[in-house]
Amino acid sequence: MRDATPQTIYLSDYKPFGFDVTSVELTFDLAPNTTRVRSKIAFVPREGTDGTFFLDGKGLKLISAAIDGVAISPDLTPEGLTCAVPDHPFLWEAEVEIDPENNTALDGLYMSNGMYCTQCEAQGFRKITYYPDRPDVMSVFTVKINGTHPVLLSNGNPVTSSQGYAEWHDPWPKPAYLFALVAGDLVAVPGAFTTKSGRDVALNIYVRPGDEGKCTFPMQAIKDSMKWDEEVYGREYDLDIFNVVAVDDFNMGAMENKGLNVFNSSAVLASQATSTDENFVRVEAIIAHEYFHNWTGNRITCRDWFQLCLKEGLTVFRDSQFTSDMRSAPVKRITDVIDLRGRQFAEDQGPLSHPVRPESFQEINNFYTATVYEKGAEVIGMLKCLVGDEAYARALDLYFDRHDGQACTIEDWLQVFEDATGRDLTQFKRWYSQAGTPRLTVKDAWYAGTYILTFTQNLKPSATTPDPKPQVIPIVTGLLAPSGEEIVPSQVLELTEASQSFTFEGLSERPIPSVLRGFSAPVVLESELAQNHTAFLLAHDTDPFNRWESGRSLAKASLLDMIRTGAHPDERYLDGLLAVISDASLDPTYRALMLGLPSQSDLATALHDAGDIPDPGAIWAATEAMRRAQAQHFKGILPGLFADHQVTEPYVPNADQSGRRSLANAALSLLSRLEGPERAQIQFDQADNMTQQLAALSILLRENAGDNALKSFEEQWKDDRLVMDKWFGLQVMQAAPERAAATAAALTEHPDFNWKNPNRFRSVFGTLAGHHAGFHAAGGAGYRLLADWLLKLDPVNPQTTARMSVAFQTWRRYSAERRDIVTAELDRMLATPDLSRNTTEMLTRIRGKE
Ligand code: B3K
Ligand code: ZN
Repeated sequence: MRDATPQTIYLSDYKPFGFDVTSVELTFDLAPNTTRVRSKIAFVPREGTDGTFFLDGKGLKLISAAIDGVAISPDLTPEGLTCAVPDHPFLWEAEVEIDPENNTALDGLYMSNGMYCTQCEAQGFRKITYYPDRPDVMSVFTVKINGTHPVLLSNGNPVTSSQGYAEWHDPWPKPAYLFALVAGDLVAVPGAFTTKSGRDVALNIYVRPGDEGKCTFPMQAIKDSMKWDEEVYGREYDLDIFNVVAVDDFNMGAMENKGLNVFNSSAVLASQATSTDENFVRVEAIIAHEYFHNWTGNRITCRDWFQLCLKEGLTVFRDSQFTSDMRSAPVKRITDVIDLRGRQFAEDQGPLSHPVRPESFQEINNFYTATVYEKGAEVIGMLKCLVGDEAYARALDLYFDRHDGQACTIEDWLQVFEDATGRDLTQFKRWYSQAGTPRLTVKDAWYAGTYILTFTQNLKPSATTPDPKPQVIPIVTGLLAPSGEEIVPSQVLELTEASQSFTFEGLSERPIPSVLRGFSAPVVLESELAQNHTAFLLAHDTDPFNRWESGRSLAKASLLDMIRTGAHPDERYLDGLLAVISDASLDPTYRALMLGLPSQSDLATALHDAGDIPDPGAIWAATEAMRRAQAQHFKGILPGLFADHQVTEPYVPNADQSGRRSLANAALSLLSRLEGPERAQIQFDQADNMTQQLAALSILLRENAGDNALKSFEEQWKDDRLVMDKWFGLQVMQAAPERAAATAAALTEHPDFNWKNPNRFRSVFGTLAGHHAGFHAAGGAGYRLLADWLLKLDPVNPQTTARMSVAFQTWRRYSAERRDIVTAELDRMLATPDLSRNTTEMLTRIRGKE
């Protein structure tokens, strides 16, 4: 139901809750439509409370309530209840009834394929019982579950269990958003870990019968994460048991509930036959992320939801460190930057731009964004770069010592760094409060042995940041001699002014600078340096990130020329790239990344930035032309690249083998543009793993030779829902732009298109939204189709609808014809009665004012 007046919540209005909660006991009598939840909650009034309290509650049927054993009748509203309370410690008891089976929003207690499961972050607990559902209220929970399923789980350690009953106790005080309950016909795949202080921890991954074979890899990932957090951050696990559950219907990747992590099955199940190498990397990273939350999120949580980046930015930063250690650090950095540019920069450039720590919201679930997560992690990376590794480690130790068991703010976090390092972080804090991506320009000068680099920063004013001030930008820089030798190794230049120069003395010849190495700050770099520097750095830079970045810059410049003027692909870029990809001393994954092109959406952003109106069809055509030019230019080495990187030993999803497969597949893709689909068909027929099977199928579809393969793939995998998600998605992804919307529409007619399942919905519509030329194809079929389906999904699942409406965020960039269609669609959606609060807020922000 649409809220009559959606309320805006402000950070500046924060007030602590008037009561401590010293214990919580919950008893669940599970039934699909009539689950009863009894709560016993011990409250202690704090100084100055006024004799009433408000408890959050949504969609609950109140059966009874009592204070200290005396029945009461609280005042009920759709948002919760208010009642008079004593001025001394008291026991609140309530019984409510809820309907998990009809909870299609997948928020609170719901059912997925006959199992019960919960999602409480951010505000799902209030759909389970009346409670102060805010992260700064932390308490110790005991949970009793009566249910018919063989597996009955909750947070913490098991106390007792018997047929139809289980009791759990979590000794660590936690906010309600970390509560979890699971009940189902599940099987446990067990494991074990001994912590460095000797605590034996039982590990379990709970899955539906039949999925046991997909747990070996995730189990190892849990153990690797536990060990890594001990070794790198000194953090040990703190319960006797760590449970992970795979659920098919889930709004996001996974959830870090204390001791009972719940995962979208796509983010935990993995096997050679059904998962690509990329899937394995993602599973490993998400398992690590959720596990790392145990300290950064659970033991130390957020005071309020404005502080979300305190746990998310830090935990993303930690999981990226983990992946860098487990695999290749340069590859991880490059893939993170590709993702950052694709999602966070796009967000920052449009109507949804907000600071890493927002100052107001209507629906907090709309703020689990790339800015909070990924830019939040970048901000921590910059802090580490500025203070150095050793000081970072000291600050983190102090953070855990000082704030364990607390609900904290960004101020607490920065204070720890100030105390540990003596550094004033007042200016640095602007990274948390100012929205937008700073532009950094660089130029150089040379006078008799002195080299000067001058940087200028510029942040566009925006609605949330009308008067931006200079930020502290760490610019990691090295200097190379024209011979290619590094003459000044990487050092951190700290830009604090709007414009500032840095001088290097005593050089015998004019150097070539390599700036922003490792992408040391999330900025857009606009270089006024000589163009031929880029080709030089592609050949010589010692910083692997910047070497890749140079290739990317040349590709981008060339593509923009091709789009604007119909120019031919830049031979300098193709020659430089040929040298890199032929260099057998380089990591194959890195070489495969080198072959990548800027995304079509990034090209549209660049055109828009330069004042042009991007034409998605022209961007698509230029990208295709560049691919053909690569194929032609590398013709001589492609068969060798393909043949030499075949993996003949048994499949392992490690960095070495996946690197070879990724380079071989990149070569196959280019080769097929020259030779046709035969080799791809052979690979498809012979593949014993999903990485090769899917890459081959994708080439066959692109070459319009995939009909039979598509049928046999469906026949082979029709019973595997995760693989079928790929089957749905790939057809949209590989459709020609003018066919993309029609392909998506046709797939919605398929009997397996279960649109209420978020993974399946995303596989069709997330892919359509990501098909730049297809979604934005002239005529607006993509816009209309997505709008229709978002309207259909909204009453069922507002969170996923709101999330997917982000597809429209870039609409203002495009032609007047497209803008007219999108505004009509946005207005149509906004005029729909009973649109959810989530979707209303997103569409209103995206629509903006004229
Ligand atoms: N903390 C959860 C995300 C919750 C999203 C709520 N809409 C997963 C994670 O970041 O680890
Ligand atoms: Zn997280």
